[in-house]
Amino acid sequence: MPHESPYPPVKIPVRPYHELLLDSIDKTIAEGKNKIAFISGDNPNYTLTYEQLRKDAFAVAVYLHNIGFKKDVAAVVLPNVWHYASFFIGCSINGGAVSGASALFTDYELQRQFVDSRAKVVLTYEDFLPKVLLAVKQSPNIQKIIVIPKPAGSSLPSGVVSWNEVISTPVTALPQVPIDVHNDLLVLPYSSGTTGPPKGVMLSHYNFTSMISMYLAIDKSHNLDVLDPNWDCYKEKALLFLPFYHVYGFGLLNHCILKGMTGIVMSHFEPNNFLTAVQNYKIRILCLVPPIMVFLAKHPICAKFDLSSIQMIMAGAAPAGKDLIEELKKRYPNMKYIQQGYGMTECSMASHLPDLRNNQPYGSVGKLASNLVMRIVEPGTDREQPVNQRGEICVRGPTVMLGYLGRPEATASTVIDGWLHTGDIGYINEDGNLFIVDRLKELIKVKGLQVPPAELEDLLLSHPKIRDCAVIGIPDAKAGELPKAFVVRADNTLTEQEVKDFVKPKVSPYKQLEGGVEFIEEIPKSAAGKILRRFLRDRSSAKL
Ligand code: 4UU
Repeated sequence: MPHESPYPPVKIPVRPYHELLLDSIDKTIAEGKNKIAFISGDNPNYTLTYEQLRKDAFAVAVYLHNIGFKKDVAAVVLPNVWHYASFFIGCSINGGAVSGASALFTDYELQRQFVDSRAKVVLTYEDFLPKVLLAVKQSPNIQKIIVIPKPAGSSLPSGVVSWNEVISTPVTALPQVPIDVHNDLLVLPYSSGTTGPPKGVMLSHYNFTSMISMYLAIDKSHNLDVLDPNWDCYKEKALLFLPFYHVYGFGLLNHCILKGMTGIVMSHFEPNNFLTAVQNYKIRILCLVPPIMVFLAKHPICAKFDLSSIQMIMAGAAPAGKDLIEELKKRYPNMKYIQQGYGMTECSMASHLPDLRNNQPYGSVGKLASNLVMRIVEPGTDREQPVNQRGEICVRGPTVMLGYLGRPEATASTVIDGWLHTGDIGYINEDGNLFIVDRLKELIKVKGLQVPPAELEDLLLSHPKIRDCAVIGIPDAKAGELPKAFVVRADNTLTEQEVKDFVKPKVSPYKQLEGGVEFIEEIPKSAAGKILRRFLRDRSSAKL
């Protein structure tokens, strides 16, 4: 029998998601205190009120409508900046979806996402305009690039418009677009899933509304109120440094707006700015990824700041070990809860969340979230595993994606009869707490970010001196994992450095082959030609 969520079921509004956000923004504005929505983490004098957020969102909506943007895709190539929020709402009003890309992406990576997503518009930052322009050359669907802010003293190339011009669009009436909440896309994040290259994950309005409704309900009944029964989110500040292009950071941005909080937007994780913000804003809850836990546990710079306000850490996106949690508890006695959630882009963000009312054991990633059902099956079979026995985690429910854009086969092998096959191996105990123990899929996670081996393998195979290759993740104390390449040479003069130098300009810094390059006679493969990654992983760990 599938496992049901132990959390109370949640009623999911059947409405376009942006309406929920706008209702909440209206409510915050109606409080009449000119509430600040965002403060720049890099410069605290730089702020945006909720009223400005709404005004910008409406102007973006009208601008996009005027240029013929309909139920289309808009790519966003930005570090964390608050413009993300108004742009996203503006797109959604038109029935369009935002597809976020990392600001670290190279033109090679960007072009692949622009083409695959068939994006019509790109929003970017002036520093990235050169690489975006390069990528756009090969992306026939892109009609307009919006750039924040306008590059000083320079005129803009044709097809490029400044953010200031966009938000100056007069708004007399908003576009009236009927939204099919079950089928229209709200966001199109990229994920490699269990195998292959990054793919567009089609998340509908209803998917994301379900996710957010469940997140808010569990927060209220089982998490935040345990920390402080007089909890008033309205007075709290949220640190927004996890990337908005990833479901985790995007979810936190939405949570912040829906709760009428003030978000401290950090363009990226920078230790000094981060620690200063925790100290100055007396942050009580930190949502982060395990490498930042390692930083907090080990880095000497942390001792220079007063971090005693932190009462709770919520980690996700990669495993956080027991030793690390204990180290943190020792260093920060005020931290009452150090917890993990678990999730996946393909189920809109989190499928498991901690239950603080019932003492979450160390190492567990929480309990199945509301409205979801789960099965743990023996890999490759349909046989359900009993409690305490490991198997592949499969989840079903309203947060599971519609599918991968333009890839029916990948969709069919990932979502089977409504069950999302996560490619993760885990088990649950008698109390319904989930423990992740292994990863069946090939995905590598560096600092919580996805590194799809297939993408690197594809690139390596384009090198004339490489006959075959395979990329795996090897454990790393700081980053979690690092990509390592096994290479079969077509020419024995090829060196490790040459391989690394070849990859370097083509992919983002976190995807570099920092786990090393090992030359091998042959890549071990199954009879069906599938790379036997487990064999390579064992070979690699035996060498350490
Ligand atoms: C071991 O990483 C994510 C989503 C993370 C998330 C977000 C909000 C977790 C909790 C939360 O509250 O998505 P993806 O698609 O980038 O990566 C998904 C994969 C999983 O399949 C699993 O392999 O990332 C890994 N993963 C974890 N592994 C995610 N969370 C964990 C975890 N422990 N806690």
